[in-house]
Amino acid sequence: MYSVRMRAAEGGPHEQGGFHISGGETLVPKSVLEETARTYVQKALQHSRGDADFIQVIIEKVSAEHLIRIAPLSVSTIAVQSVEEGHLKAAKCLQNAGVSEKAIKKGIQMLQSTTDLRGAMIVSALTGERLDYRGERGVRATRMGWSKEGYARWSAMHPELSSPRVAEAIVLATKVAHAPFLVAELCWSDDPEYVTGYVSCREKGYVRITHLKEKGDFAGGRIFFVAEDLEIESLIAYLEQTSVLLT
Ligand code: WAQ
Ligand code: MG
Ligand code: MG
Ligand code: MG
Repeated sequence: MYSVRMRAAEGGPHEQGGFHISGGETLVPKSVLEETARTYVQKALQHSRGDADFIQVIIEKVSAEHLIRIAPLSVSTIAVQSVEEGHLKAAKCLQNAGVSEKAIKKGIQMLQSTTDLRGAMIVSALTGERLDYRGERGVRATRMGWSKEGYARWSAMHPELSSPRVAEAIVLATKVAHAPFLVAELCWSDDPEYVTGYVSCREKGYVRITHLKEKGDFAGGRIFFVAEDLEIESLIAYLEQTSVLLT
């Protein structure tokens, strides 16, 4: 298998201050490597966040013996009429997963005020304090993807959800939910036209919430809420290095 990663920015590379446009990562067999790289270049060039002038695609071979196979999280959808209602539902889900009221409030505020984040923020589920010190880069989960049979089965069961965006989000949320020290994840997109987000955790699965921000808003990102006994290096090593294939 090969890990394929893409990141794109406008105004130069991210590390020189460029504005984050798009990113993506997957794990694919050699036979679809070229097609996957091409799809990522197209994704970067046709993005609602802007006109990318820096695009990087990195391809790395991953040895099959270090591959972990996991079943996708179960999926449910909560339809809400407003962002306020959406945030209340998200808060309820996070609370059930073990995130404190204080951390929930801070987390929602963080995502509302973040427009240029490339990875996720690692945040204490107890205090709401950010723990990763990586600024706009955040921590990106990589080396994860669907097995061909796994995706075929999953999309047949969820025909209404078979879009690349949802497929990618399920992969990410499933890998993240199985990370050590992980309590729950909160996500909504930084893409201005996409307002559905989710809360996920191992126990309750992937809970979609139809409005977590207003249309036209460039704010968004991901928060990985973590337990107090966190060993951040081993969490980051799992997120960045362990190869996960959904079955
Ligand atoms: N690792 C960590 N954080 C990431 C990663 C990653 N691999 N990919 C994206 N992020 C963070 C980063 O801060 C992005 O700005 C943010 O998430 C949003 O990414 O209907 O489309 O790809 O079920 O814009 C969820 C709902 C959609 C889908 C999420 O996010 C559904 C989405 P985007
Ligand atoms: Mg920037
Ligand atoms: Mg994405
Ligand atoms: Mg985005």
